[in-house]
Formats: sequence, C-alpha cells, structure tokens
Amino acid sequence: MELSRLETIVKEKYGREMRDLSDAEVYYALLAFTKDMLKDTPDNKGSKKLYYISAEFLIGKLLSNNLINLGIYDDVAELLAKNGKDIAKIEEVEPEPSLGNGGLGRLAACFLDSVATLGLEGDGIGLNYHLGLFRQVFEGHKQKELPNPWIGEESWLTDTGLSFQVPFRDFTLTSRLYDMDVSGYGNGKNKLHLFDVDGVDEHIVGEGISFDKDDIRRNLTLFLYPDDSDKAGNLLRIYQQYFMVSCGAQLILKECEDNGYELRRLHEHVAIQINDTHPSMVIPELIRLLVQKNIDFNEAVEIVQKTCAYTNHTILAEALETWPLEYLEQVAPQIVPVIQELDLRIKGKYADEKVHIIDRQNRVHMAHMDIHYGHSVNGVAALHTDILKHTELKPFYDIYPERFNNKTNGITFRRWLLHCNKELVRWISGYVEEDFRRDANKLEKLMRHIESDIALEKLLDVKHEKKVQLARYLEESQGIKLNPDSIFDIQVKRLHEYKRQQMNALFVIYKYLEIKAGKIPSTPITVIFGAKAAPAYKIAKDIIHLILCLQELVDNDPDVSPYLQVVMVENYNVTMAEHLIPACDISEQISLASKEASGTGNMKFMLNGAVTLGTEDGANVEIHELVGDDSIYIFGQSSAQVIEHYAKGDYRAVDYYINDEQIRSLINFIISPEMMKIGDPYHLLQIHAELIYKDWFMTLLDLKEYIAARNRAYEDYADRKAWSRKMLTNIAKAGYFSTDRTIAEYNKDIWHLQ
Ligand code: Z16
Repeated sequence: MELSRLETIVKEKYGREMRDLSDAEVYYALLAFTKDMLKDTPDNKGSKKLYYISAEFLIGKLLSNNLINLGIYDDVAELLAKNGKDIAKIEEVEPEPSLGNGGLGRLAACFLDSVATLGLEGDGIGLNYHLGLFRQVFEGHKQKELPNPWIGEESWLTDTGLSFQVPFRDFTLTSRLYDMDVSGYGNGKNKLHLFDVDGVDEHIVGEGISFDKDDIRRNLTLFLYPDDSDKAGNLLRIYQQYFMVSCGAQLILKECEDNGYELRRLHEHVAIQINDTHPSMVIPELIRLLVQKNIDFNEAVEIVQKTCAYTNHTILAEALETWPLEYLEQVAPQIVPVIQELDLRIKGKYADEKVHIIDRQNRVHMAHMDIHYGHSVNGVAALHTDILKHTELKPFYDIYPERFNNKTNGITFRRWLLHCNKELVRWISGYVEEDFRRDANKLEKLMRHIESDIALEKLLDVKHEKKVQLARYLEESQGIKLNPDSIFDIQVKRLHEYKRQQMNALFVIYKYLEIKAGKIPSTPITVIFGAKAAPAYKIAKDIIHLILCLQELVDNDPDVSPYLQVVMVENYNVTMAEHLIPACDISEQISLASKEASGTGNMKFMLNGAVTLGTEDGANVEIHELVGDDSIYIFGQSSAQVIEHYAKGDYRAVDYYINDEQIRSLINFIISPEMMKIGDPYHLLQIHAELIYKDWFMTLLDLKEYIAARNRAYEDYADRKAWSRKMLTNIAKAGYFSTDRTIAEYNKDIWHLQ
C-alpha cells in the first residue's frame, strides 16, 4: 500500500519513527509524501486546454484537500492516529498561502479543483506573491497590517526551471515559473503556474507593509494588490499585470508549439478565461506576440478573439479598471500601438463613446477591450448578468447580444463539505447513497427525511458539535470564549460599505440597548464578524473600529454579556472560514441589492446548514428560489428599486436620521460617552458622520426591515424542530452550487474542451 512510502520518507528524512516526530516534522514528511503521490497521478489531457488567468488564487491550505482528492485521507489519518498523532493538529502546521482577497480569488481556487475533478485539461496562471495579502492584527481597536510570508524552505511549489524575458520600457525582467499540482477528486491532475521574479527582496519591507513602490525589480511579486491610492501604486499594479500576462502568453504559445500545433489554430487548442480585468492585457500581448511570429495583424486579432473570454465580477465602478494610456506607455510601450489600433477599429464602427476603448481623457477601459476582442462575456449570478445586460453594459449587449451569458458561481464541495464538516458528511451518509460525494445534486434526496424526528435531532447535534469545536478553536488560537448554546450569527467577507457590515453593527447597538432596557432574548446571541479592510480604505477601517469598540463594550457590561456577545476574529482567511462556516446558525448576506455580483460565502453557509438572512442580491436570489420562503429570511428593497434610487439620486441618509427616532438613537450611540471612552473619538465621529451625510450604500434604507427580519429569525430559532427543517432544506438544495456544475457550464458554452 502507498502508505509504506510515507513510512519510508519519515525514516529517510528524520531517521526516527513517526511517533517520535514533532507535529511540524510529521507535516513536512506528509508534504513530501503527498507531492510524491501527486507526481504519480496522471496529467489531465485533451486536444484543447484551458488557461484560467487570474491575479488571485486563494487556494487555502492544501494538505488535507490533496489527501481527500487522492482518496487516502482516512488511511493517513488512521496511520497517524496509530502513531499518536492527530491529523487536525498536523494540518495547523501548514502556512496558508494568502494569494487572494476574497470571493474572486477563492472562486478561482474552487474552479481549479472542479476542472481537475471533471478530468478537463486546464491550468491556472498567476503570480507568486511572496508576502501575499497582509496579515491582520488588531491594536487599539484598529486594524494593523503585517507581511504574511507563506513560502517556506519546503512548500507545495516546484521550481520548473522555466523562465521568460519580460520587456518593460526601462528594463527587462527574467521570470521564474513555480508550479503547484492541482489534484482532482478521484481523477487526474492539472497545474497552477505561479510566475515570480528572481531578485524580489523581502528585506525592502519596512514598518508594517511599507516598501519602496518604485523599486520594481525588487518589489514586483512581493505583495498582492499593493496600495494603489497613489500613482506609484497604480504603476506597480500595471507592472504586475503585464508581467503576469506576458509570462502567461509566452507559456501558452510555447506549450502550443511544443505540442506541434500551428499558432494559426491557437483557438482550436486553447481557451483563455480572463478573470475580471486584471489579466486583460493578455489580449494585446498575445496579438503582439503572434505578429512577432509573422502572423498578420488582422488574423492575430481574430485568433485571439476566438481564444479569449471575459468574466465580470462586479458592477462597482471603482473595480472596473481604466488605466491612463500614459501609464501603459511608461510600463510596456510595446502594447500601446496594439491597443490604439484595436480602439481605432471600434471608433470607426461605433459613434457611441460609451463603447470606445480609449476615452476622451485617454484612459483605457480594460473591460471594453475584453468585450470587443473576446468571444464571451459572463456575469457570475443570474441577477448580476441581468444587470450587466440591461444596465451596466447595455450598449455592449445591444451590439453583441450573443456574447453575453450567465455562469452562476459555485464552491467546491470537497473543501466546503468533505474537508471542513466530516460530522455533517457522516450524517448525510446515513440518509443518502454515497454517490453524493461525486454528484452534489444527490443531496436533494435528503428532502425525504424532512419529517424524520431522528434525522432532524441528529442534524441539530451535528451543528452543536461544530459550535463546540469552533469555541475550542477560537479559545486556543485567539483566546476568545464562546457560548456554544447561543445563536451563532456570522458575517465573514471582505470589509466593504456595500456589504453593509455597518448595518449589522447598528443591529448590535439596537440589541444592546434593548437588553439594557430589560428585554432579554429567548436564546443568547453571538454575533461574529471576520473581515480585512483594504489598507487605504478609510471608511472600512472606521467600521472595523466601530465593531471592535462594540465588542469591548458588550464584553465589559455584565447586564448584557450573558445574552449578547460580539466577536471580531483576527485575520479572517480560508482556514478560519473552514472553522466558522460549519458552526454557523445564521448567515448574514446583507449587501445592498444589485451590488454583490454573486457571493460565494452564502453558498458555503447554506451547504453547512446555516439559514440565510439576506437581501435579494447576487446568488441570494437563486438560493431563495431553491429553498423557498420558509427556509430563508429575505428583507430590503429590490435591486430594481435600488438602481432607481441611484438614477434619481433621491436617497438621502440624513432624512432617515431626522425623521426616524429609532434610527437616530442607534446612530447617535456610536458617539455616546460610553463608546467615546472605549474608542478613538475621531474615528467614531467619522463613521457617525458618514452614516448621516453620505451613506453611499444606503444602510438606512433597509435598516428597519433588517431589524425586524433578524428578530423574526431569532424567535424562530427557539422552535428547534422547525429550525432544523430549514437547515435540512438548505443542505438538500445546495447541490446546484457545486463548481462541478458551474465548470460543466463554462465548458459547454465557452471553452468546448474535449
Ligand atoms: C472580488 O472578490 C469580487 C469581485 C471583484 O470585482 C473583485 C474581487 Cl477581488 C467578488 C464579488 O464581489 C463577489 O460578489 C463574487 O461572488 C466573487 O467576486 C466571485 O465572482
């Protein structure tokens, strides 16, 4: 059996028996063993290959994910146990690669898992950020950013020895390609290609995450999304993007030529998916390289067009990149004439300036280039795609209706069920055949047990056990004590005003004052937040400050703390999500309708038996359709209403503040003497003023309905049996949100692999 290899590795590596090793030593032995096993796993092969180019791959820890996919997790866990080792403890040794911000990067990681699992040939292309996204710590109720090194002496990366030259205006960089194997569940494997620059220097990082933004040769792959609040930050992002796509394009053409394919037939052998606009320069770069290889410009444009497809992940203007042409000229002048020519062709055809690539201010609209010179544009949930077609990208939809399509996001059930919730898997196994592991739609059969008292009681037991486990984990890792008999009400996601963590905080104030006034909740409540704020996003940081102040206020108030607890976990990441999500009762998905393109946390919570409290936004709409009115709490104005408010400009937060006494008192509590004593008055005043005079994402519009819906959920929670039926329904209907379904759709409609 393969496991003997593990024992051999242990002996060769350490010259000792496994039982005498530390957890760290066992981890590194397992790492070597698993990499070895992956080497022997066949590569997925087909006549056409996908390249998923993305600035982010938020892959999370890989050990147990790989062991599960290789089908040896249970055997390994057993062998470790025989040697007195706990696999859960060994997993903790692994550093988490922090190569993403949130949803977009995590989606890319789930996609790689499903592409491999479906046996499709498809690789990821990205960058090997040494320090990733920052590590978050709290100091004085504020977020502080620290570097997040994750690449150790031994890691999942393999140096391929492959390198390319990337020409910039002022110098040329030599890349170095590191690969990670991506295992499929019971199937072959693919690769994640992470490009790096030799000479990147972690020593140039000073206080926190500060560094010299102009020192490109030494900083290019240091951090993910460095602060782009100034020109140097913007230029660095363009350097990163061009470096990524130039390496990617060179790799793609090389693999094509190595296979003996004609470059003129690139589109028959290659599909490129552009993940948001960060990799959009791959279009002009590929055209440039094909022309260099003696293909006529017009033909190169056609080939690239048939190869590339674009996914849009947001309608927020600040995330739809537009680069000043002058910046592109400073970084990579060789692609500027290509972009200008692409733009001229559009200008010759369409008078409507809204569809031009280069605007009057000489800014390049990356998404416009993707839409004109790719063959597919997709949104990430039904509502989002609808908004793209009929509002945000309407002028493009009018020109190219056939290019627009929807691909509702998903999640990999290997990580978000099999790995993170083994207790729930065991429960499911008791009620449906084992093939639910391969075919998520089979979970639907759980509905047959919706009237079974035993099944429902056991489901509640599983949830309780996961809450106890979370409490243990948070106590050990962050010194936070939780009451597992309280309602776990969780909002974890990037901090952004449109996601409205501030609305959740206002509810906390409401509940605090209600308890203070003597109205005790039927079940104690634990409100959990987890979120990183972009380092330059001031309002987001003020919201974190508000939450941390509330946490201290409630903790130190003996009248309230038995019934209400507020916790903001430090450094929320994939690993933390794997602990939090299975323990959740109420999943907060409260974005301002129309603003959350899809959301994917919502799907993970649902799959793990949490009930959603949310707006009709993103994929919440589809969750609602699947589970029905009784198994979700929906509130707030519709996306159509919200879009109308923006069009009319008729939302004025201050009117709500003036006219509604309850709203006024909740907001004023932010600057009450007790809060000002705990927090930094400047920042509390900032968020107070923001909510009254600006509130761009309309917190106050939905606040009253939100409070009512949340109270209703808390009351319903007390009827344990009725609640467990909601839980079961959510689990049973989650199958649709498997990325196996999403990827099958991408393949059928866009990639056409095999
Ligand atoms: C991101 O995480 C998302 C969109 C975007 O333009 C940039 C980043 Cl870094 C998110 C969306 O906000 C979220 O709704 C969606 O579920 C996710 O991308 C994956 O599509």
